[in-house]
Amino acid sequence: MSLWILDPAGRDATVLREALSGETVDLRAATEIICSRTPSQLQIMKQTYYARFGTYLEHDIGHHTSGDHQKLLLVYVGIPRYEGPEVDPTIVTHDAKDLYKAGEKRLGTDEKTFIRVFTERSWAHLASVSSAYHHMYDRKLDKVIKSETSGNFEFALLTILRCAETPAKYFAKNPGQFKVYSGGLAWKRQGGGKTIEIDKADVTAVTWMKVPRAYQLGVRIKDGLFYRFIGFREQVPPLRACL
Ligand SMILES: [Ca+2]
Repeated sequence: MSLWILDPAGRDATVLREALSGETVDLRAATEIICSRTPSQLQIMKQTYYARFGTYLEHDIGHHTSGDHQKLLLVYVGIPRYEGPEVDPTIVTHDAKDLYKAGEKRLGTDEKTFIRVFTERSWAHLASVSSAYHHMYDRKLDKVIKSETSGNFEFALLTILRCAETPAKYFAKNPGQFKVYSGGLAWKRQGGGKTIEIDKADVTAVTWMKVPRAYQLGVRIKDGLFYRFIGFREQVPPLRACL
C-alpha cells in the first residue's frame, strides 16, 4: 500500500504565476509544472490560478512564450486527455509512424505532428508509442526529440515523455497502512511517523480506477489536495458505503 501526495493546485498556481510574471520569468519552471501534471490537476490549477490572480493562465502563457513552445503549452492546458491505463495498439502504431514521418524521415521537422501526438494522447498511450517507436525504428524517442527540436519546446516534449514513462518519479511514494473507518480515512507511514487522517466531511471527490497490477483510490479534499492511494489488490465495496 502506497500513498502519493500530489502538490495542491494552489501551490502549483503560485509557483506558475511567479514563473510567468515580473522580471524573472522562468519558462523552464513553468514548462516543467504544466507538462508534468495530469489533465484533471491542470483543470483545477487553472481555476485556482484565475481565482487567485484574476488572470487566465492561458493569457500569461501567451504573453511570455512564443512559437511551437507556446502552441504546445496552450493546447496542453486547454484540451482534456484520457487518464486511464487503456491503450489502443492500432493508434499507437499509427502515431509512431506519424512521428517518424514528421521527424527522422524528413528534412527538418513537422512540429505540428509532435504537438498533436504529445497533447492529445494519454500518458499510457505515449509510453506505448515510445516503446513501439523504439521497436519499429530502432531509435529511442527521446533521442529523436533531442535531435529534431530544441530549447523550451524540446524540454516540454521531453518532460511529457518522462512523465508518461515514469509518472511515479514525479511524486513522493510512501509505503504504509490504509484504514477506512466511520469518520473517514486514515493512513499511517510504515515504521511509524506520519499519520494522515482525512475527515469524511472534507472529502470533495473520490475516484476508483484500475492501474497496472493494482487498484487506485483517489481522494480530493476541500483545499484542493489530492491523495492517491495505490496498491489495492481488488475491489473494496465497503469503501463507497463508508464515504
Ligand atoms: Ca528531421
